[in-house]
Amino acid sequence: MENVTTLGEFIIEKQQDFPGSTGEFSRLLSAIRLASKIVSQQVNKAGLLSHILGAVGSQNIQGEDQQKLDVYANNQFIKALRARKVVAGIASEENDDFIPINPDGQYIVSMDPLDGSSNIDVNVSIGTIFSIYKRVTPKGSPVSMEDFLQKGTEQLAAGYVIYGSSTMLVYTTGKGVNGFTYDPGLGVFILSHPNLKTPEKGKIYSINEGNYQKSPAGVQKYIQYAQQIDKESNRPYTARYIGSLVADFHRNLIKGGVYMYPSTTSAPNGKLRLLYECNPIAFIIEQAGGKASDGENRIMEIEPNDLHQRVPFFVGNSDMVEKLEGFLREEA
Ligand code: AHM
Ligand code: MG
Repeated sequence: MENVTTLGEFIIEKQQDFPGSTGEFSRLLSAIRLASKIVSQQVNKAGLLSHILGAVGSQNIQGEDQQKLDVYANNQFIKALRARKVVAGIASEENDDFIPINPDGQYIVSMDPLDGSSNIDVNVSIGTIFSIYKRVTPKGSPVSMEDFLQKGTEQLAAGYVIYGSSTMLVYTTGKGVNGFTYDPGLGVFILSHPNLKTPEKGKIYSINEGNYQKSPAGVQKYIQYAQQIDKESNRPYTARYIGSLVADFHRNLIKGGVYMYPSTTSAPNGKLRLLYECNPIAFIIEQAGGKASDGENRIMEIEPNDLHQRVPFFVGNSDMVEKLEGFLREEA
């Protein structure tokens, strides 16, 4: 294969952009790459696992306990990150508290190891989301809550893995967004989407419309706007909603659109989590030329106060997010 760049090569190439770099950050990204491959392989066998090799909670033919896939993914990512020794601590959707790793490590990872897990049993795309920070407490001491409660603007890197019709890893270190497609035969991620930018104009809106009556008036108004016929602005938009943030976001990033998870009367802060769902996705969309907002504020500027904090989330093409913010302001 000519002119093919693997993720491994890309990481090393980019390390040279940081003179004096110790390679620790590259080791951290390599850990994520490794865990993604392991999880991808297991995700591809998900149907077999539950129906043929034994249901969750039972033992498989090797006598090993079957784990739920989200628990499995969590364990794999923690194991890979722990092995590289550069990580000081991890926060995960799967764990109530943060996990201290190596007091001498300088990096903090927040992650949702398997998002959209209600889609596993029905063979629909799911994903992993991650966000990387530098710790704020001194190296050599155990991590504390303040290391995790940093604003999104402090992220060093963020990304996601989509386990879809193919597996892709998409990430940013603040210098644009790059996407890598996994070749399971070769066992490598290959740079397939260099310098990803979201199209200037979007035409997709993605929201759980079953929550219409429970959504703020501004969001209802935006949905009506999206459905109006207006040739000039390319409306009506197309509605697409998978119920798997990574997949919904990834499609909109490539094709252009807006994803919405507003506050609802039953979930006043929305559903999605600031630290390991919204902030990493926000970093990526901004790097790809779009915008992420809670309806009023830039997502990455929200001061976090809890590991599992939820926020309303609107992300996509800048003009679509701004239009929506306008409706929310008018109807407030
Ligand atoms: P999870 O972290 O429990 O998997 O939930 C997050 C998921 C997102 O992937 C998705 O966008 C959203 O929940 C869908 O929620 P709903 O079913 O309410 O539309
Ligand atoms: Mg999740």
